[in-house]
Amino acid sequence: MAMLSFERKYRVRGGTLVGGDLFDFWVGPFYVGFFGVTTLFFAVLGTSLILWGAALGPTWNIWRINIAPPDLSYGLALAPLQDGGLWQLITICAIGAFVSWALRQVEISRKLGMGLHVPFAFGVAIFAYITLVVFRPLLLGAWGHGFPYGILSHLDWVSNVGYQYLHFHYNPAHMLAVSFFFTTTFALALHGSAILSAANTGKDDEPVKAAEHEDNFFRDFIGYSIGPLGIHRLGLFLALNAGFWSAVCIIISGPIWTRGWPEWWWWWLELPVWDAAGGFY
Ligand code: UQ2
Repeated sequence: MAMLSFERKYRVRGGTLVGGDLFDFWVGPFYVGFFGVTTLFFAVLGTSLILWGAALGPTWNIWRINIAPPDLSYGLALAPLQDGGLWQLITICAIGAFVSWALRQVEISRKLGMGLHVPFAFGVAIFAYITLVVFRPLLLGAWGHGFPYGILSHLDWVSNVGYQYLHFHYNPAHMLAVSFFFTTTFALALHGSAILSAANTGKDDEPVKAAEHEDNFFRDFIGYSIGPLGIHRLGLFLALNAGFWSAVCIIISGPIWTRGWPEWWWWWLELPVWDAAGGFY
C-alpha cells in the first residue's frame, strides 16, 4: 500500500505498552494497537448490552430509554441482569473502553516522542466518571448509588441527588468546579478569538499577524500577556480542575457530608471570633 508523504511522520513503529510488534498496525488512517482492539471489544459489547437493556424496557423513545443500576437492597453484590446486572456489565464495559482509549493515546504519544498530557487529561475525565459510578457507590455501600444510563433519567438523577443535599450550589467543591468550567470557556473564548483575529485581519491578501500581535493586544488591553504557550498551560489547568473538583464535589456528598450543603457553612457562624462581638447564637 502506498504511503502519503506525511504518513511517514506519524506511522512510527514501536512505543507499544504490550505485545511488542504484534498489534502495531493501522486500519486506514487509524492506529489500532492492542488497546485499539480492547477499545473496540468493550465498546461493541457495552453498546450491545445497552441495546439489549433498551429492548427489555418499555420504550424505544430515545429520551426515555433507561438502564438503571440495581436497587439499593442489592448492596455491593452482583444483581440479576434485568434488575441492574446489565447496568453493572455496561459500567465495566464503559470503564474498559475509556481506559483502553487512554492507553491507546499513551501508545501514540510514545510513538511520536510526545509528552503524556493528552492521556493524562482524558484520565481526569475518566476519573470523574469512575468517581460517580464506582468510588462513591463503594463508599456508600451499594451500586444503586450509581447514576442511571438514559438521557432524561440521568438528568433526573442529578436533580434528585442535588435536592437530597437541599441546595447543591452551596457545596464548596461544586462552587469551585462550576467556576473552573466557566473560566475554561472564558479562556477558550479569549484564545480562540485572539488566534482568529490574528489569522483573519478582515483584509484580503493581507498576511496573517504573528504571535507578537497576540501578545501586544493583551499588553495594550490589560498590561499583561500570559503568552502563547502560557495560555495553553492555563487552559489545561482550568479544564483539569473543572473535572477534578466535579469528582470531589460528588464524592464528599454522602461519604463525608450527609446533611444539606447550606448547613456546611455554619462553620462560619460558629467561628469563635463572633463571641467577642457578643456571639451569634
Ligand atoms: C495571551 C496569549 C494568547 C491568548 C490569550 C492571552 C499571546 C495567543 C487569550 C490572554 C490571556 C490572559 C491574559 C490570561 C487570562 C486569565 C484567565 C484566568 C482567563 O496572553 O498570549 O496566546 O490566546
